[in-house]
Amino acid sequence: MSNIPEKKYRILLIRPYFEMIRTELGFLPYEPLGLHYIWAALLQGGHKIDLYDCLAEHSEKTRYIKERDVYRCGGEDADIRKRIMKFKPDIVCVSGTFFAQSQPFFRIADLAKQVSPKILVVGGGIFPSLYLEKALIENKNLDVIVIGEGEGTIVDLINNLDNMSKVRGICFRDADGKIINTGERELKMNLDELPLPHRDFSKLFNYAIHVGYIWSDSFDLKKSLKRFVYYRICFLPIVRNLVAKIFNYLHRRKYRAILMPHAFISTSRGCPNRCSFCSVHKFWKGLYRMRSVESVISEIDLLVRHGVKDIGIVDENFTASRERTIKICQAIIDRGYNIRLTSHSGFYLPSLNREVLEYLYKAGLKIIPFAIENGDQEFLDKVIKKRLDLEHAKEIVGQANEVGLHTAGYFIFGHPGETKEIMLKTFKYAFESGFAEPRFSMLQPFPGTEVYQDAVKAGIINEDLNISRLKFSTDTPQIGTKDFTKEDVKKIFDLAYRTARKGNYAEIKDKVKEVLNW
Ligand code: B12
Ligand code: SF4
Repeated sequence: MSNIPEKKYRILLIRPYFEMIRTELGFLPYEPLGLHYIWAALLQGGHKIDLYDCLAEHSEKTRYIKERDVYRCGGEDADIRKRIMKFKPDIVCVSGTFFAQSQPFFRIADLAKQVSPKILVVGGGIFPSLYLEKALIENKNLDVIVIGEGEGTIVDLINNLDNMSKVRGICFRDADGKIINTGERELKMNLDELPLPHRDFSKLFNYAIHVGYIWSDSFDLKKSLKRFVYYRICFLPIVRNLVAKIFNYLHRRKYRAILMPHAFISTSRGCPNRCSFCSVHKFWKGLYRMRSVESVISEIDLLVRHGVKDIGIVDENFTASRERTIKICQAIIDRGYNIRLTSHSGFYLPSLNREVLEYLYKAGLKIIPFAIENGDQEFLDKVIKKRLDLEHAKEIVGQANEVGLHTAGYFIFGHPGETKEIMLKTFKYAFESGFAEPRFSMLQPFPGTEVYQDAVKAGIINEDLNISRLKFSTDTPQIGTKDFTKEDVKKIFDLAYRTARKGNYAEIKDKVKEVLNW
């Protein structure tokens, strides 16, 4: 029997706009890789498909929303409605990567139904997959949620729209308004069998992330004009290659800059760890799957052929296999690609040694992120459940510095069970272990994580009220316990942040407690 469905649909994939606080704006915009995978999976069905990236296609639009103290970045409601009306989709597929972006995700569902109540709105991605029934209750315009890995399920769903209860791995509202969860779907074990993400290479320049640096401080008229000129003129097809060449040349030694054009790659899915605050292991069902070296390199070849100069690795743990990491790096070096590599997640420490670090550096990695989280070994082992040895981490950080990598260390304050003493240990570890750049955050209990469930059970957070700001930002301490208040978390976070920026740890190291008044 053929896999090709008889009925062909018009399917519009939508990446929502973003709502962010000012300091986060420099992040944007990135390639919507999840939707590029979904697009590739749907192509075989012969449907008419388009992708509307409401963030990147309106890069010049940013507006402050006073009531919520956030910036709305990307298309306005009118732009979105217009685009939906123009394409006339039967199905709108919206991606929800972050809980903190839940409001834009829901808004797309509302706008699609405003255009036509007949449009079927399907949501997918980490946020709805972990929020599940609650998402369908919170937003009546969302019809179906594809849970977890999307490729197999979306194809199955589109082929069985008149009998959704038969499709494993979805949550939907039936004709009587009842919410049905069809249960777990098995994951594809061989990732090499997935089609490569479908990218419109002509749009790669949309993901010119470095512009965030301009964007993030561009709210007066003069700067708005600069932004407009930048996006509208510099990104014209005839000039943008030249702009990219100049930009890349000027930034060739700046490890922080992301070169143009930029694309994402996912070389593995899942993570061997089980950290209490993380959504990822639940999302990928605790499995860790890697693509083969050949498959990864074939995608890198393709990206480089299309002019990509910077590749962002989105794996949770790119380096979990030492052998595979070395082979991938070796292939990049042998081909003389001269690209830059970046990673958004910490690298798996047990697999790192000097040899691997040298390969990573030579292959184009300039910043190496280490997600350490906490400076107390017992707390890490027993509460956070991150398998990581703090002494070994120090050694690796030292080696990475010697190799020439810029070492970034990620730390979190405010985990339930933590005490002020433990927070101070984290502070000390972060500044005394050789990281070129310690980075801090305040714990955000995302729904679907162990820490969220425990905190709700313990009555520390209330699902409906206390974490409402988390729905659009991650800048606020969310948890206070008998051992510390939310203000304590904010205080130590602010001090750590300021100290890292000023680089004045030596001056304050003996007075931290005093400065905090603890
Ligand atoms: C790259 C990345 C970023 C990038 C941006 C990514 C982007 N696309 O815009 C940047 C650097 C901006 C970023 C920022 C943040 N990030 Co981040 N990020 C990631 C990362 C590493 C990769 C995302 C990705 O591309 N994955 C690869 C693709 C292939 O997977 P996918 O998108 O999930 O898609 C698959 C399925 O979900 C599904 N699918 C997806 N969309 C759709 C749509 C439909 C219709 C269907 C059917 C299916 C479907 O199918 C796809 C293929 O199977 C993830 C971790 C991870 N590996 O996923 C964290 C992650 C998403 N980030 C996370 C967080 C917390 C953040 C921040 C909030 C951090 C912070 N404190 O500021 C900020 C967001 C800021 C804000 N206030 O909103 C958390 C999200 C937790 C949560 N529940 O919300 C994650 C899961 C990391 C973690 N360990 O917990 N992030
Ligand atoms: S190591 Fe990173 S991706 Fe893995 S469970 Fe921990 S926080 Fe999540």
